[in-house]
Amino acid sequence: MNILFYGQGLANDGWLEAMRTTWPDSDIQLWSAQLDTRWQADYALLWHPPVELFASQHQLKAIFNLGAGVDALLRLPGRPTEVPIIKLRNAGMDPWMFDYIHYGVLHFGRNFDHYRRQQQQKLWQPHASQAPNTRCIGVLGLGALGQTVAQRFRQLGYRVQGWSRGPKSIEGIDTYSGLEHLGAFLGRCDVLVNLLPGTEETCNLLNASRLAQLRQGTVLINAGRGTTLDPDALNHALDSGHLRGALLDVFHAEPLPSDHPLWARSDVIITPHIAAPTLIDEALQQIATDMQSLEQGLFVPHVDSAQGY
Ligand code: OXD
Repeated sequence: MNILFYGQGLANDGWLEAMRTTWPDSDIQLWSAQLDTRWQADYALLWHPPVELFASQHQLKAIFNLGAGVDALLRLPGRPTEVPIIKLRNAGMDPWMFDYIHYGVLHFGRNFDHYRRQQQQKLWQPHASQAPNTRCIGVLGLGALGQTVAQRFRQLGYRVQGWSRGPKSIEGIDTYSGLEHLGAFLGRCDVLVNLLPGTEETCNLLNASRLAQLRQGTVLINAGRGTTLDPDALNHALDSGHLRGALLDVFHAEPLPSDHPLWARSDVIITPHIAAPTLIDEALQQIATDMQSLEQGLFVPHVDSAQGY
């Protein structure tokens, strides 16, 4: 079997070595423009591939996306639309995503934002902390990661609610679905955790009017896709004091342009898209199982390109 790898920003050597261990009998190649065009892959493992890659590969049975979000791959011109795309379904990312979001929940819930500012003024002034059961965490997007995150917060005693495009039922969690119920969902959150995928429908879903539906003092954590949030609307909602603060991992343009006002805000924490890294061993474990199922003609869940996830 021939397997192609390309991972923008990923550690090629580590991936190739682990792939050769996972598939010792396969021919594994790193894509480059110099790769002999007579060499055709059965499967491709890709993260942010260049447009030229697909021009030379004509026998792909499936593409494995080395991340949970498929927006970049779906946008790529020249992608063979008949080849199924399989994305990572958690693959060990969920504890990392949970830790990232939990950090933000604790940062604001235990008033570290206030204490950071007070430290600059050498001010010793305690603030009342909020107990988990008095805070409502709202998870926007109930895919594999969203569901796990919601359940982990529930286990810690938080009140948790979730919103998704279509109806979902998750034990112990109040769920809302459809745009017609988004306002009701937003109005009950103390912390809004956005894990929505980047699709045409979710583009700037969190705009000025939706942010205005949040309660005064809500905290926003965005670890899904940057395109789902209007950054200027967020800046304005923070300026007006309507929102208390934000933890942001993803942006419309990455890196966030250096002149963007969000960089300078003490009520915003910015991280460079690191919330849930792709883990080589766990990812290859999922992919190897999926590949085996495909070879046996069994069903493997794949991306619905019309929905965008
Ligand atoms: C992903 C990401 O999609 O890290 O997995 O952005």
